[in-house]
Amino acid sequence: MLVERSDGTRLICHPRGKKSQAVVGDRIRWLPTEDEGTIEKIEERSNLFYRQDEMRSKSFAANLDQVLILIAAEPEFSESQLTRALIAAEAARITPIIALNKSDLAEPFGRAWTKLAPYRAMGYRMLALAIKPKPTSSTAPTVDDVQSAELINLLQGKKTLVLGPSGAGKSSLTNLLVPQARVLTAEISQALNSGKHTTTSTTLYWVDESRQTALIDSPGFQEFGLHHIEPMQLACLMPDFKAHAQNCKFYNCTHLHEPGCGVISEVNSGATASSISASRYRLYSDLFAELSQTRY
Ligand SMILES: Nc1nc2c(ncn2[C@@H]2O[C@H](COP(=O)(O)OP(=O)(O)OP(=O)(O)O)[C@@H](O)[C@H]2O)c(=O)[nH]1
Ligand SMILES: [Mg+2]
Ligand SMILES: [Zn+2]
Repeated sequence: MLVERSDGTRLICHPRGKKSQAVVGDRIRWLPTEDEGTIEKIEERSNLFYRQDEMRSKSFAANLDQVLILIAAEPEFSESQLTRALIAAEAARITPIIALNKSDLAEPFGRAWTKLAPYRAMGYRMLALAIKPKPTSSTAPTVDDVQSAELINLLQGKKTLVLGPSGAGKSSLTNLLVPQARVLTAEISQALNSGKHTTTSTTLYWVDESRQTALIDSPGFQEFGLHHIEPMQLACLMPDFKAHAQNCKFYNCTHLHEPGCGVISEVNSGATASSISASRYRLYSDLFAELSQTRY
């Protein structure tokens, strides 16, 4: 893996043992070998953002200030993946920001924006973006310019992991903000309406010369396991649930079937901003069941 020296130059370093424990964003101690280096020690992390699939753990990055969850009008985003990424961020105590890209694709964008209503209502920072509008689209809404300025503001001075499904525009964003990065991007496959996993490794790019603002581009994910989370922890990591769980009659309420449950009584209880959407409740009960299976 590439290690950056304090002067900004990067060199290849190998882990001491067989397998590398270091992840992007780690601060490490290293020793020079002939023309490369050896990682001696990983400094203590302020946080680690990772997912835990059934069989393996996948670390994205460490020592982050925030996670930008980038989804797009196309390919259509999975609410389950979004919810999982948000839960993982909450569990790691890393602030998530949601950005919906490709606002130039008016119709699917409108649909996706509506689908995101519950996430705006629960207080997540959310931006509409047109990172790379097609030159043919002459009617890019002016709000996009406002929001890309807002995004640049939010990124200022922070280390941000850009996370999201393949084809959402993560590398396009990196290229926009770090032109010299020249990350490969690709058209999404029309047949599958899905990305092609153009980016295959996680890389940190400095946005500014003083190396204060960093963007970490990552490969698109399809699966997002949360096996590191106890089912009883879930409601606390979902802001719309957390708000109502305090009204439950039983302190150990699972919010699945108990009488006097403050969560169940809010599901679809009308269109108030604070109610819990039916889809969020379904995602919660599915996740609860999944995390209650035999643990590995
Ligand atoms: N219409 C439209 N297309 C965009 C926009 N932003 C990016 N794209 C296109 O979306 C496609 C995918 O972009 P990438 O940046 O490669 O996506 P990625 O998220 O890095 O994908 P992976 O590396 O596979 O995870 C490219 O063809 C981009 O040109 C946008 O705002 N509008
Ligand atoms: Mg990419
Ligand atoms: Zn309850």
